[in-house]
Amino acid sequence: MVRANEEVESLLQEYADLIAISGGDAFKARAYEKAARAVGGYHADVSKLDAKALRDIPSVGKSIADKIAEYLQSGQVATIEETRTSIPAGVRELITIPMLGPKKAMVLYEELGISSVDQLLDAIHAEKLRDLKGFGEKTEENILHGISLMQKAGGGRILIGAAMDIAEQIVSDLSRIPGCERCTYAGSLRRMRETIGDIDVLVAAERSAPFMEALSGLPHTAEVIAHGEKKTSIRTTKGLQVDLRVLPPESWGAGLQYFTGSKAHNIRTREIAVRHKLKLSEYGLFHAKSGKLITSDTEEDIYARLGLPWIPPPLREDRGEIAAGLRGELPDLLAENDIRGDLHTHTDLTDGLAPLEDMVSAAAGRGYAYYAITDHAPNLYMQRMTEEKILAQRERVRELDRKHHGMRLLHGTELNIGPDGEVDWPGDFLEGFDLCVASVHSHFNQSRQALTRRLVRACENPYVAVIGHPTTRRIGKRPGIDADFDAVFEACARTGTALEINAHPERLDLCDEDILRAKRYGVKFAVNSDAHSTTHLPYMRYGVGTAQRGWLTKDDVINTWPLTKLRRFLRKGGAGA
Ligand code: DGT
Ligand code: CA
Ligand code: CA
Ligand code: ZN
Repeated sequence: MVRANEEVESLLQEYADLIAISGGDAFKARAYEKAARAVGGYHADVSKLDAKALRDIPSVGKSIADKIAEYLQSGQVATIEETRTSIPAGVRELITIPMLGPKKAMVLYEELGISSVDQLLDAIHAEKLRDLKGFGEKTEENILHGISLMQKAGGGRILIGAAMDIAEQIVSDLSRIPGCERCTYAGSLRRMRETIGDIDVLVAAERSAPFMEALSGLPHTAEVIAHGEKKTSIRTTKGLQVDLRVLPPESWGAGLQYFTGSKAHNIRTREIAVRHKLKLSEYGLFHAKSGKLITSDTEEDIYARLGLPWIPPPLREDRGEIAAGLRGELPDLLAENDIRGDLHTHTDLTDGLAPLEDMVSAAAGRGYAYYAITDHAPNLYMQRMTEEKILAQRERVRELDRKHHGMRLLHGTELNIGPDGEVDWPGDFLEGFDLCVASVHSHFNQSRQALTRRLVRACENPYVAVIGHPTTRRIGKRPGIDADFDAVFEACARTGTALEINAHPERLDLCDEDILRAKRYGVKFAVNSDAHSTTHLPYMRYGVGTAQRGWLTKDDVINTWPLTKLRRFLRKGGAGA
């Protein structure tokens, strides 16, 4: 049972908020916030770490490490307890609104009793703020703007799927230009982050001009922001910025390492260089004193000279990958070609767009060894699913089984988890399926306790093998449900229920940090496309990228397993299917 990381994370975050609200040092508040995130995303259980190991956590210095140790030993931290008693808890949500400082938040609470964003919106619309000292129409406008920014969640960033499409097009166009020795995308896209601020493209070539000109003239390009010899930036017709850098071929490795980032990871690698009396830059690894070049042409070589194995880009987030690399304990990451099949897909029998036959042949075209069809059960609108319809589908599935290069078909369903955790077919009917995925599709605003109970009950259902899109978030559109996911992860581990990593670029659910947390409980995962059309099957890559960011290996992911082993897992140790 590993709740320690999450407990410490929320404690440190709370302290950061308390410091901000009480008008404390902003720098100090930020330091606690960074430490909170670092602990939450850290791969090891903090309660098992000694004082020295605690300080190895990124962004955790001595003073924070001492507080964590105090908390782990006594269950509380004296300084934080003192600060807490001085400020009401409900005010905390308000200060997360951009443009609303801690002081104003305190006034809103004290004068109008406002302690949530919704209450604040109501008060603004009822024009209650105007009578307050220091507030006016302008303040109202600013606050509304701040709330809309906050609700956009990630303002200005675009989903990885959209960015990838453009980046691959640009890379393929530039690769065809004579003189191009190498070309790839770097930055957050290479690290497979779920949203992308801008696309960074790198070219290795002796002459940069032809590439800079080509980029400015591409069909996607709406506006040239900056045009230079080393770097050109454009804005695409969809408003996305693309930075192109042309590197001398001999400094390819150094440039690729530098522009892949993350910034936090690069700071770490440069620190290591300094410790070795070296200097690392986008041009290469040099002797600090003499300035003599040591190596620059491959990333592998640069990492090797720093005493590190090559670190896969999805791990380069300063979440402990450097320490793990130095110890030779980097995970052997899941790869896309480890995936033997997709366990959550739809057809036009419910809300999918393509008929069963098309989905199956597209899946076979991807080289899968097995493939599950999991159309919705009766509670989800659409074609009013019935037992007759799904049984008729099962017949067709059995006929298609092994017809494509021996690919095995699993007949499943995606159940709806109702408000009380019940699902929409009885056990004796579920027994006939090879696989049941169960997901939440409505009633997102139940209490935390009810939502938790609901998901835990679904895990406890002997026929439910996978929880689909566990938080139900839609990136930039809808936040995840507020359940106690540690309790859910624990239930998954206890009952042998896998958690889905839904690969749809708008979902990516679970996200990387939740995966890291769930893995500590010993949970297994299923990376699924949730395809509603043949063109969605390739979304698998984004799910795999997210799994990699969560440090997952092949063993952690049930749809990399051979079919016999997978079937055993799907039966949850029972006699069933
Ligand atoms: P994004 O574009 O916001 O999704 O995230 P990134 O990581 O692609 O960031 P970006 O485009 O600003 O820069 C690309 C990489 O270049 C970044 O991951 C690390 C490197 N880089 C950029 N600026 C700096 C810097 O000031 N210091 C260091 N160490 N690295 C930088
Ligand atoms: Ca970028
Ligand atoms: Ca950039
Ligand atoms: Zn689905």
